[in-house]
Amino acid sequence: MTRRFRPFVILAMSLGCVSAPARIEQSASQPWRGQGVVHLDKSPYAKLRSVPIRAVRMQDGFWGRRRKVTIEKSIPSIRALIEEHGYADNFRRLSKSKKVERKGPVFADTDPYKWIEAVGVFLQSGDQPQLRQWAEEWIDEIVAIQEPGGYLNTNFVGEKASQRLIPETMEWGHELYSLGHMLQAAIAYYRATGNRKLLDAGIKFADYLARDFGPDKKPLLAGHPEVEMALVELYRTTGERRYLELAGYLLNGDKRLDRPAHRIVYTFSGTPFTARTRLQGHAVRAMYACSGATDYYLETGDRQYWGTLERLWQDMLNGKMYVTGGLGSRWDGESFGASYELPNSRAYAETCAAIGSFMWNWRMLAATGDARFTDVMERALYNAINVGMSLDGTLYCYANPLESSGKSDPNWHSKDGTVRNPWYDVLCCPPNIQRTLGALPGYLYSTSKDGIYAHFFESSDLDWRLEDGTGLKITQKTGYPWEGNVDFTLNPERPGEFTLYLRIPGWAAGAKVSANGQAVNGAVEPGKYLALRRRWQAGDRVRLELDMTPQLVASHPLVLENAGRVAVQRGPLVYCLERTDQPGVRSLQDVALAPGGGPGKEFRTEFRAGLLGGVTVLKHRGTVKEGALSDQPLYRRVLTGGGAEAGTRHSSRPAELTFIPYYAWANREPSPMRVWIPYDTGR
Ligand code: FUB
Ligand code: ZN
Repeated sequence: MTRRFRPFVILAMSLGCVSAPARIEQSASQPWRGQGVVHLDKSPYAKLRSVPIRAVRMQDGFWGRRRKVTIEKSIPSIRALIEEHGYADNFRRLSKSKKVERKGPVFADTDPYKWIEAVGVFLQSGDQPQLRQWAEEWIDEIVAIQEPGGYLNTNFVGEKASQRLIPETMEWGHELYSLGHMLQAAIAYYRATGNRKLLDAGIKFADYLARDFGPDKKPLLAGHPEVEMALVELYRTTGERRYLELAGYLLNGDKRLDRPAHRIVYTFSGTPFTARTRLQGHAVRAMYACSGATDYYLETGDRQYWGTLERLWQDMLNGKMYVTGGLGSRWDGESFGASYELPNSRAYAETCAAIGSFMWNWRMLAATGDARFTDVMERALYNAINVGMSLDGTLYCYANPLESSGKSDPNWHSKDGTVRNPWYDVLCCPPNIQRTLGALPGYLYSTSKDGIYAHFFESSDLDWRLEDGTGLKITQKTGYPWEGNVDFTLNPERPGEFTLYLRIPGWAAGAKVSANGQAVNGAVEPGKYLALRRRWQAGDRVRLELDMTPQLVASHPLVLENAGRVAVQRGPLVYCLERTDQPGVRSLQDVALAPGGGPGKEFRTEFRAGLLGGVTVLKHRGTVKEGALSDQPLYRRVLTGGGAEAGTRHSSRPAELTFIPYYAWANREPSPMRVWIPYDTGR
């Protein structure tokens, strides 16, 4: 905690809803002001260091607007619903300020925690008195029920107290998962305000665990990984090694707990993390475990961990990730399927799993500076995460299919099968989206020993410093993801040599870079950071030009549902067809893309300011074969040697198809949707 902080001042974001922006000042006596989303300043195996959220001010760009909706609509409405459903009352019940039944699942405490974390990250961009007041009311009510020994949970109380932290309960009780979210909320809130109230309560609980549990003490099991990354962050925040050790103990599993194999698979905990060879079981658990394990690696450099992380990452990338970045294809157990098991309409792809991937890949990126991790983050962020919240910030998806009739069968998330809902009794996803979008400014840049990394493209102002202490401001101006030009202006405090590592996205073949108007020749490789090393001075300009020609994407032949189909991607955005945009088309099942004259000729792009909050749509002249599928019998004889069969030939007609970004679907009347579209070669 002794690093040298340069005083700096930024204007906090004006988020419109509650108050005027406040000035934020940083001083050496307030080290929390310099801490990033994950605080890597002293992590020996981190190649990259985080930049604080408050050091980046987002303007009115794509994510700036999503953040505005989040803070103005989503955060207040979810708070009201948490109140309405009695999850905040669970704390009041124990402090006896309200006489009510306990409500919600065993892990209902995590909903106020995650909401407080979301407020905490937003407050790092500027004060919001109303949000601060709400958060502090809840914080007071939470800490009021902490027991003298440190335990804090609204479920395992009274006659259920005897079930606390015993092996049987830890399988399903989510006590450590809840603590993990409490710690993350506490740390975010502390980093926003310096207020340690929740943090001290979290420390007290963690200290109780560190004292009474572990090797040679009572056994502990995560059950739902989450606390591991929180404990490592607590170690980074306090410097107390016992939290890192506790995380390591949990990641390693305790042999004394004899558990059935299927539970070890499902919970992704309780056996050595380094014994894992593939992603299986509950997808959110797996992603949180991988995030915690990467945090552990960043502090310890344990190569066995790294070997496992790399192997699991390859397993994800090569067979288990949707084109949207979504993860966890099975509803059953909310789990990963086998490799290439990526059904579209039956996709589970829980929003939280994509967020887990985002968090994990951020940590892998910090360890390596390798752009393949940023590519996965970008894919998940723009698509599988972004789709999780409606454009107006009041409705959420829990599962994120890539094909839909516009309604799903009634299920345990949605009794009438509505795609987006304002509330889920299992509320994990909505506040998870809030905290992710709130923290986004902290993901735009990282520093390294020799310079600065630019990861994501968004109109914004950075006001931070290089690792040698030299102040650095960078302005980004861009219409990304609708437009492909990104203009950077660098303003170092004094002229000096350092490297600007500029990310060239993996999808961006043919990207061009120029510095002060001079083309940068060579080494502009997609899926890599372009290292621009030179003596930079105030006013230096860098322009990145990304080719935004829509691309057709095919999947591995073993993804059987996608055989003969393609997905459409433009920049980082995956597109889809919603029937509502295809007048005259009876069923999306009848529609196919028709090959055009090559890239750049198959689609016409059109920015429509009035549609879906302003989107670029893609127009394509495809084909429709009316009834081609509905007229077919389930089985039919195949005649060899040529000759047509009755009922199997349908004439097709041309049709203009309009694609919208996948994240924006289900924001109008219920309508069928499809990402993977047959590609009609005419043969
Ligand atoms: O178990 C807590 C959360 O609820 C999980 O992470 C989600 O998958 C949902 O089941
Ligand atoms: Zn969730």
